[in-house]
Amino acid sequence: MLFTANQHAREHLTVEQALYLAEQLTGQYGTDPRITRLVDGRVFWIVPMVNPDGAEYDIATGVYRDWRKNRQPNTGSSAIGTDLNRNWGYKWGCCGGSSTSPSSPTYRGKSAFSAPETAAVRDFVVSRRDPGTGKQRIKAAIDFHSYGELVLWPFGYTKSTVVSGMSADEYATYQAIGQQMAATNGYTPEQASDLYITDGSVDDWLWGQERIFTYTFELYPVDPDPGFYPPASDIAAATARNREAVLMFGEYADCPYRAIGKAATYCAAADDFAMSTSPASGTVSSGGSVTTTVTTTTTAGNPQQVTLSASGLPAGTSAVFLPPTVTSGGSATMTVTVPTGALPASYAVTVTGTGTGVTRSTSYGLGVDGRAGCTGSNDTDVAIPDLTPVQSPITIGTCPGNAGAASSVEVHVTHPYVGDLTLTLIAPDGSEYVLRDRVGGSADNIDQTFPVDLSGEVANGTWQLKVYDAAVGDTGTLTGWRLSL
Ligand code: 0X9
Ligand code: ZN
Repeated sequence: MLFTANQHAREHLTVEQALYLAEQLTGQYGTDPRITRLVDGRVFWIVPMVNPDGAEYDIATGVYRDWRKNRQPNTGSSAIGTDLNRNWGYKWGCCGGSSTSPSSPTYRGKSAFSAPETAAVRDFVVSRRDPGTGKQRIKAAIDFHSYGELVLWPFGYTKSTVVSGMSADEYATYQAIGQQMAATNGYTPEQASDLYITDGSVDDWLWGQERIFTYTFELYPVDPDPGFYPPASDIAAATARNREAVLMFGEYADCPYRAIGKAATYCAAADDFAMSTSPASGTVSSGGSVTTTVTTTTTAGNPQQVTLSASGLPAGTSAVFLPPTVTSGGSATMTVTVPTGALPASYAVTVTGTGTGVTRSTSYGLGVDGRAGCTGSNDTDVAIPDLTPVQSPITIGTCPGNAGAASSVEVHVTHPYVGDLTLTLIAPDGSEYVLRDRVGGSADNIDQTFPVDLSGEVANGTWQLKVYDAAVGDTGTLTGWRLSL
């Protein structure tokens, strides 16, 4: 994380702000748990005085000179100085947000980075790129100015929010953190260009070029009085006022997208793992058990402790993990025991690993069989036209006696409007059992297991599933069904 201050000579309070932060991060280290955690987890760079010759010139005589720029001579002009915050090389001079005249307080310089100060800070920031990957290691920055009590985010060169170099999620992240910080210090949060358009400012470069999340803070006061020159007695309160905002931003720095709930999308966890099951599916008769191996793999950083659990099981079914907790990289045996009377069906089981940093999951297909010899399936596609019932048969020949009271019919239908559909099971003797009758409205598809008491029916014989689409306008397909008696 980078803090820069005093690009503008007369903004002396910003130096005090930078020194206050240096004092907090060092002096409170080991005492304040929040600061200790932050300093342990981050590298902080503080450039308290980007424009030393300008700052010195402003105070040299004992009477403030209201000086803004650096003190660099301009060839061909007697006017001195470049506005450092118009000299950065992202969209430099693009948009009417700076001056070409050396006598202007917002003179942009003869070229981007023509000022030694901006070139030096640029070189420092570029030096923080990872030498191997080229990836910038600084994640977050604040450039301190005075005055106005504002929290500003990029871009300054345009009034647009989402542009090339600023996606909707990036903008939303800036806005969310900006508003949260402003809520702690009472500043006004807004896009930099809401104040006025600038081009060649440091925040636009740090974000646009280096992808460092950067805010500009305009410090105390709001009013022209005392403006750039508050008395020394104001320093303590004016700088401590930003403690919470800076710490908050520092805590976001590893993954600012957390502020909009999108850490999982944009920030790979430092320590992460993946999970799988092998075999990925299994079948079991009700009253029986089936096992699979759950394997965890460390995919980033260090291994972590992972506690295993399962959901999506049939009612009354237990899943036992041995061991119940693994170190990522290790595996466990999952034993699923299905009670007698469990509804025969296919179950999509989710196996979840709750790690110390992240939670990951994998799926396991659990098939619960009915009684031996008493199940059958038909996976032949049957088109479902409008207003004409269709049937699909399953013949059972090896199931003694009557069907069970806890029989089940698993049905898979693709259809864009399931509210049109009636499903009926027809027993070998012709008696009908309505499984569903035009419910579910405009929902898509049926993938459902229907429990049905068939204890009054002889099991052996040919059973039919009848599908009826009672409305015109859309058709579908019965893709398969399964009967457990
Ligand atoms: O004009 C500036 O450089 C800053 N205001 S100041 O009064 N301290 O001079 C505001 C800069 C805000 N950032 C961008 N507009 N990019
Ligand atoms: Zn300024």
